[in-house]
Amino acid sequence: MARINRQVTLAARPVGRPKESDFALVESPIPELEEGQFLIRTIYLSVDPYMRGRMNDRKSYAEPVKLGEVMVGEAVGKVEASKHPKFEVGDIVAGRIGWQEYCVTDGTEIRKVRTGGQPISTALGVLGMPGLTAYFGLLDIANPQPGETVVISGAAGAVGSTVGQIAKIKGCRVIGIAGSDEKVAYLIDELGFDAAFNYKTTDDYIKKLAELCPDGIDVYFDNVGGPLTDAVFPLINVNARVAVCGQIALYNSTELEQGPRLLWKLIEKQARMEGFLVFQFVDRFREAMADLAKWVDEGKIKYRERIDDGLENAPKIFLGLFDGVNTGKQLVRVSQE
Ligand code: NAP
Ligand code: FER
Repeated sequence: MARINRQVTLAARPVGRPKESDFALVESPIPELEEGQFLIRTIYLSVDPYMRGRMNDRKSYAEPVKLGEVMVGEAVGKVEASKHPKFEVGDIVAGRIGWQEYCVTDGTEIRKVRTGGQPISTALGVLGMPGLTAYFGLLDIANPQPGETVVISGAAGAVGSTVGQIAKIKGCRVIGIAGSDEKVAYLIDELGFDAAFNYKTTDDYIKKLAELCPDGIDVYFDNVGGPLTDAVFPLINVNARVAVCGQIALYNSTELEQGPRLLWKLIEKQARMEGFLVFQFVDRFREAMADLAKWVDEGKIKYRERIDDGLENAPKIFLGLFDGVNTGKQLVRVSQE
């Protein structure tokens, strides 16, 4: 008898903040392997802010998830059976496995995991897509120079926490913005940020940023958008760089929000604002990964992971990203290593 797979599918297109009922937990038999295929058992599933965009019926850099389809996502898993010449039983692999316990694949978009001495979960975090996003977004888009002031929103998350530490490696003064006092303490005490503040208990963002950035802001790494980003523009310096990485504060908006329209600041300060997608740097992932792995091994980049259990809980765990439940990379443990 065929073994049963459990999958989380998109049940309805969300309006505003997704609800758990926008997802469905379904069961289906695992298909028999054909020649050239192998079977992966999911161990860790990554939940990421970009998945909110894939729930919309709007094509962007990728196709939307169709109603009734398994939710997209990267995961780490173990090869349990193989009729593929290049993947063996026992191999640890990562890639577009989706929100499911098992995946039958021909290996498209699946790679072998090589995290050296680090846990395999890091292939989804500091040594995966979020780490690469931090690396290229900071070093290529923002190009920070020693002594410059770098401000990071979403600073205690997977991308932001890595950005801040790379900026420290590059000799910058680093200011983080995050959503709790614990996160602020983590940034300063454990990750070596020069200062940070809790935006949820701060009324006047401009005043707070001015206090923490007496020399102005040279680089702003934007993970969140919205009112925090509005507060950065009045403080940017001549030749400032704004790297637009994410806008999570807006992902659940149902209408276009009206900001304070401060783009004239870019003229006054001859500043540059540039959006980017990590995938535009795919040709250089190997080089970046070597640097990231070295920095992690040397203890120059520290990381945290929040691991919650159960595929059936994946929707709730995903929604936690919008409440700031996670410090560092948020993962779902689908099965034991
Ligand atoms: P993450 O930061 O680990 O998790 C999301 C965090 O966002 C939460 O922990 C929460 O922390 C914060 N947040 C949620 N709603 C917020 C709001 N309304 N205002 C301010 N902060 C809010 O996620 P990540 O994977 O590292 O991604 C960070 C950002 O980078 C996201 O915007 C994502 O879309 C973007 N990204 C872009 C690319 C790219 O290629 N451009 C690649 C990866 C990620 P608090 O407690 O601080 O609120
Ligand atoms: C992300 C946010 C947005 C992300 C990709 C996008 C890979 C792309 C959006 C688009 O093309 O519309 O976190 O991560």
